[in-house]
Amino acid sequence: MTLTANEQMWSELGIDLESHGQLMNALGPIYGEIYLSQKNRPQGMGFYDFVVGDIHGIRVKELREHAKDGGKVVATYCVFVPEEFCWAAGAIPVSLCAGTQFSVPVAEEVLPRNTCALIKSSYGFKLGRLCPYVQVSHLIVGETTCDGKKKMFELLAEQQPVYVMEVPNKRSTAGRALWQQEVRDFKAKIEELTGNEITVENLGEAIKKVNARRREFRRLSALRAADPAPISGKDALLATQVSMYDDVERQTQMITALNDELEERVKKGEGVAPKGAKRILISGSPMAIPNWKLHHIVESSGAIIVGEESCTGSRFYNELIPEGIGNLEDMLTALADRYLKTNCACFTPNTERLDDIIKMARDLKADGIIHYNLQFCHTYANEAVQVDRALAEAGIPLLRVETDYSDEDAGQLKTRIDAFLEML
Ligand code: BJ8
Repeated sequence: MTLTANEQMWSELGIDLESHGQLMNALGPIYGEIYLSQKNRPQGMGFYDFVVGDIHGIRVKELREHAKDGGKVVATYCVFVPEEFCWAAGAIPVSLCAGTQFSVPVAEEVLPRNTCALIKSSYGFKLGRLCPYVQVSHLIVGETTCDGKKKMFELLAEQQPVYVMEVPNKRSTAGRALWQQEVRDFKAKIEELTGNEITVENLGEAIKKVNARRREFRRLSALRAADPAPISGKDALLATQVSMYDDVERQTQMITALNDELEERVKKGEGVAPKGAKRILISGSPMAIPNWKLHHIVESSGAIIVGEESCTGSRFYNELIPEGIGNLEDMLTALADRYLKTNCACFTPNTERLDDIIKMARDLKADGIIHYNLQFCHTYANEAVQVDRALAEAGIPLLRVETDYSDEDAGQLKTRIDAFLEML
């Protein structure tokens, strides 16, 4: 059998070609149905169609070229991990978060079934040898944000080098001190991995690059406040998902071009859904690629998603790191403080997240909020009680959904979402 160039590359990376082929064959039709069927999409989404069309090809090739030249690839699972250190030291960070049911069954042979789909899918990608991004990485960086992930990283470490950052549970003085030290230790780890020193200059450059991408995402978020919305929630989500593993400068360029186009649309009053369509803010667990399930159901029901209060949304781009600081110690302190502002449900208390949700709902003129919870994610599920109360007080309608990556509950979800939209 003659292998294609991509298959040759995957085989060299130790990928199980047969299972991987099934995964790739499944993705194409799903993408066609969910994405390509949308009407009046911005032209700027053409780039993202191209990326998904070759999702395990061209970017992996770039990472391999980088590795062949002696560069390092650092895989991460969480927005707490400061990507700036990687860029500063000449390494490439890639986000590995996994969003497909395809890799879940293989993980369930080892992990308890009542584990969140994100953890099972991530572990299944490694166990099933399904993900070339995992294979091409020199280091996997985990964190202690939730118990399931923490234990999964111990298992992953049996197969590949893993480094775990300790995220505090509280933003107290002691919690902050711990995190400040963790960030400094991670910097040292990246320096050791790459053999390159992180300096005021290269870190300053990296901070500017990542901030530039964050600014464009903030601009994109603001554009979504228009009625009619100039872009679907599905497309905005996809742009965020891809940005988490693509080159930072290329993404800034792509999102800038997309935003310029959307700005024109807003000026002309053009949109992807009729003016007055019900506007929904999603809040909760992250949606790793190719998890487009909830967005697809909501937008197929005639509503439009105008924002994501999540780590594949506002928590990825909201906070900037101050630029122009002239000494390394102060830079590290500012950087660590920025990441500590990530309003993850792993913190207690996490009231800042409640404020964020309400602010986003008002800024984006959302008619209602859907709280999205991955099944068995206890931190978000329990925090949803407080989200419920805060939104009731603010007079913002809320629907709480708990789901996983399978399609089994799609019909039931649609019925609940239709009823919610009806009620708005
Ligand atoms: S900063 S949200 S990316 S930890 S894996 S906590 S869904 S049970 S992903 Fe997250 Fe970082 Fe927080 Fe954001 Fe729950 Fe699943 Fe755990 Fe999860």
